[in-house]
Amino acid sequence: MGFEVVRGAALSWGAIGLWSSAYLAETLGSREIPVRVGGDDRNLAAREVLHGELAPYSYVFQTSILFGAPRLLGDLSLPLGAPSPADLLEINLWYGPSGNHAPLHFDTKDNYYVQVAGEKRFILVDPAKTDMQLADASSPDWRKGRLDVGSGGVDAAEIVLHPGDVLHMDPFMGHDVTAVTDSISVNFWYKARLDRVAPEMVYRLAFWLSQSDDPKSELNGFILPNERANVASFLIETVQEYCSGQAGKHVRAASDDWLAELECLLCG
Ligand SMILES: O=C(O)CCC(=O)C(=O)O
Repeated sequence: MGFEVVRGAALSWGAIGLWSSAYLAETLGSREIPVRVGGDDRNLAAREVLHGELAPYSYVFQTSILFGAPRLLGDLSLPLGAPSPADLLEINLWYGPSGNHAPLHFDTKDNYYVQVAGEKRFILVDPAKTDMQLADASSPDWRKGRLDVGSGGVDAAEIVLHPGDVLHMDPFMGHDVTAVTDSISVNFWYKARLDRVAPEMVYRLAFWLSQSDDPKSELNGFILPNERANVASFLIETVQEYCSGQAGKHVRAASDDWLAELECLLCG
């Protein structure tokens, strides 16, 4: 698990120097995009959000470019060193005014984050090494940390991205993100290599899958290097092995019903 910053790796992309809130408003027009205003999530017309009165307050988060705004694709490339395009799950747009804050959380995907305009600060925490104070694995907030990343003594890395910089975060890497200035970014989510995920996080993932309506399709977001290896079997075996070696606080015994149920749902 880890992260890597490649400074200026995307400087030659068409989006750099071209994208602004006005350009995005023109290009996306009346298309509805997800916007967080205060604590309230809404879908609003891009032009209204990016051009209008809402602009100073709104956080455009995780707007699909790949499926929702393909006209923007021509201004982008695939990040250098990224996995095969066959494993690409999503390309998202993030726009936020200065001070905009996404609190500490992790995602289950391989993330290539590209800064297009303005500056963004990432505080990176590895949940396999540092107690992010995660909610119980059964909580809907299982990916959110409660650790105060601003307090001293936290084992965290701080990175400020400038236009053209690319940050690669492994799946399950904790991140707390703040716009230092008005900021536009794009991120590429790829399928996660399950064999690279720490066993405790595989355990948490398995528990979450056991609560999910469609665990089989959720598991499509994960891969193994060896095509013959079965992702579902690997997941179950990793959790069994992890549980057998633990009497720890987060861990339920491997004999618990949920693991058997999950095994039926995934492998059956
Ligand atoms: O840029 C942001 O505000 C948040 C980005 C994020 O959470 C992500 O890329 O997973």
